[in-house]
Amino acid sequence: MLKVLGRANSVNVQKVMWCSAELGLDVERVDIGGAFGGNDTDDYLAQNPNGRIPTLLDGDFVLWESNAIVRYLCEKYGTSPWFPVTLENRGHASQWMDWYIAELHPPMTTLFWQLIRTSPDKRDPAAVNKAIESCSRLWTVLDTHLAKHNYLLGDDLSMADIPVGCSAYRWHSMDFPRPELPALKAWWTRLSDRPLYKTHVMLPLT
Ligand SMILES: N[C@@H](CCC(=O)N[C@@H](CS)C(=O)NCC(=O)O)C(=O)O
Repeated sequence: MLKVLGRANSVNVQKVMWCSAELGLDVERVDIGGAFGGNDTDDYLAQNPNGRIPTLLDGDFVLWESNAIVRYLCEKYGTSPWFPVTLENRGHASQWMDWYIAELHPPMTTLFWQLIRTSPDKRDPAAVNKAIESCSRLWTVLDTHLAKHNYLLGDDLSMADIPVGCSAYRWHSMDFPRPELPALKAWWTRLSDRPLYKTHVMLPLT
């Protein structure tokens, strides 16, 4: 059985849990990180020297970095369309997954920490506004793409949708003025209709 080390309310753990569930994999998840701690022990650091979550254990094989884990699971256990068949589609899947981690994740993290993990009196309005501006610009890039496609690679849900899909729940659930992005909203609504997305991603924001 696969083991995932990481608390359920981490967006990076959610990518792995939602992906595994969609692939029909049997996974044991262990609460580590945040209030649970356990990610600074010698044992944990021997598996993941960053002290971050998630970490995947597949038998003796250990893997960290959530997007790498999603790619590995889809390639090893998934079939098309989760793991795209053509090199071109795989290239585009990597493009959106890397775009998320490099471009969108940093301002989304600022927004999340400011609006969810910081009390109103301690928030930094300039940081909030800057993050909203960056996120709005980036989600608009995706909205423009989704105006012509049901999912990131076209007609079918694939590994490309997993990282941005998890982040889209946060974008639509936090309380702040959002720009109207109808294609993005329609795509996110399609994800929200999936029972496994509800179970693994649509959890209380804490
Ligand atoms: N690039 C890493 C980032 C991992 C990361 O920053 N995880 C956060 C949770 S989302 C973490 O470990 N935080 C420390 C903690 O939860 O104690 C990945 O995608 O796996």
